[in-house]
Amino acid sequence: MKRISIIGLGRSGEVAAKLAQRQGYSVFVSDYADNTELRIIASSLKKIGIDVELGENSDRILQSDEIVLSPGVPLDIPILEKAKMVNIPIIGEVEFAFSLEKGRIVAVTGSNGKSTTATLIAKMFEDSGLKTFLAGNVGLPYSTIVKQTNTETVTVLEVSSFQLETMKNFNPYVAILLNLTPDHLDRYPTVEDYYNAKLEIFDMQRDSDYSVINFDLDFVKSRTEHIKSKKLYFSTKYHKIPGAFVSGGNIYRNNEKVIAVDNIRIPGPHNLSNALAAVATTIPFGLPVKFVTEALAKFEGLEHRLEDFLEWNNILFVNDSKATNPDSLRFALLSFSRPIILIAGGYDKGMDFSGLREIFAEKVKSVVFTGETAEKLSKQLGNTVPSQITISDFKDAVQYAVSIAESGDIVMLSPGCASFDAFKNFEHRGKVFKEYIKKILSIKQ
Ligand code: UMA
Ligand code: ADP
Repeated sequence: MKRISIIGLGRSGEVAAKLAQRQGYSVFVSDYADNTELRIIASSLKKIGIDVELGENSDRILQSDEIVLSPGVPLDIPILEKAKMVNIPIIGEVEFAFSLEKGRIVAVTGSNGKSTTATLIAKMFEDSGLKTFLAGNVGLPYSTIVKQTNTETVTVLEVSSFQLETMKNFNPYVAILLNLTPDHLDRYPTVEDYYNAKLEIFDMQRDSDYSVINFDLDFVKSRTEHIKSKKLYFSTKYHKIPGAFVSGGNIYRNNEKVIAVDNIRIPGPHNLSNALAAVATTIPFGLPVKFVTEALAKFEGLEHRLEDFLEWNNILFVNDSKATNPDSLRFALLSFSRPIILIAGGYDKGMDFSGLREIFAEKVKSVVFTGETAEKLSKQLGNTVPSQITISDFKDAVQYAVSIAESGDIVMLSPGCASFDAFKNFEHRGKVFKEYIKKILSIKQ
């Protein structure tokens, strides 16, 4: 019986373990953390015959024919160094699931916009009647759905750099690269290493596959010149490219008019770019244009991404908790013309924010720096806006932002940083933000 060791018992590890067992493997799962939540999952796995260790990633992992990694596990941990020395193959959870895929894959990567674009693409396909799955970094591990795929299905898979860096055979029918800007510098030694991980999305594609590339970013175009797949592009600036573009205030898919730009619901220049990427992706599938138009006219975006959840006394409240790097924060500021009271800061991923000085000066009326990165942000962005303050406690920071808001303002959480300094994840942070605002304003939930 083939033995498999899985590292990490988060969302990916748990379902990968069950899938591996169903495929007939002898399965061992290891997580270096140990807490009540993990113990509950571990005991449910043990009941079905899956061995689990908590509290360390021990040498027991090496008693296997293959090691499967959860995305959050970096490749340079000691046990993996040992595994490499004894030639045990190491693959990621996505690649593991991919070996069981029966249908076509649309893979979406980029530094920002992945979840929004992947969800929009899935809606276009679903509406056209294609049996579609949406999985991956968007929150549902690929291992959860892969066994349901067949030759008629399409899997829209959001893939992060963490998931791409271990890929060997992954060859999506359509691979989309939305953009490349710095992120995850707590995991990668250099930004180049991070970009190279993302570019792996194209490595195994064949000449019968397609790529969808941002024509507005020279830096991305030059790095994808060599790839094998057929190139489609999307652009907010240039016309007559093979793919999707804007002309005379309308979105086009090659020669077909799709929708007026003003009729799409997701806000901001970045979301126009995401919408165009989604439109270009429908070309290889020959999706009738009406489904593309309808999906764009209906899709309002996702929770925690520029979510304007409340207007109160002419003050707009926006939850952009998913803005976890400098560029997403930049686009949040670019998306509004009203004065912004911004709450920013969180877990430190080693990012540099000084490139935002100009946009802060232009758009931010008042900023509250909070969380682990408060001091750093204040140093890198200090004195760019009329009023700034550092309040480390998140709720106190929110309370202060609300207290200074005036009619016409926007109060926006767009942290530019991950949430792990004080929250379980970005969803948790966004929910706390929304609930606390409503409590302060005494609005019933
Ligand atoms: N662990 C070890 N040893 C290590 C490191 C971690 O045992 O050396 C353990 C941890 O204790 C933890 C487990 O591994 O219990 C965590 O695994 P994980 O971080 O991979 O968590 P999952 O719950 O499996 O979630 C992962 C993705 N997480 C990360 O990439 C960090 C989720 O993306 C994804 O939705 C999910 O798989 C399903 O595919 C989240 C994310 O933050 C949203 N992604 C990053 C981003 O979008 O910026 C890339
Ligand atoms: P991802 O899955 O890549 O994190 P999301 O769609 O969840 O992307 O959006 C994350 C954050 O990035 C949100 O704050 C959103 O407003 C912002 N964003 C979305 N698309 C883009 C883009 N194309 N460029 C820059 N920022 C973007």
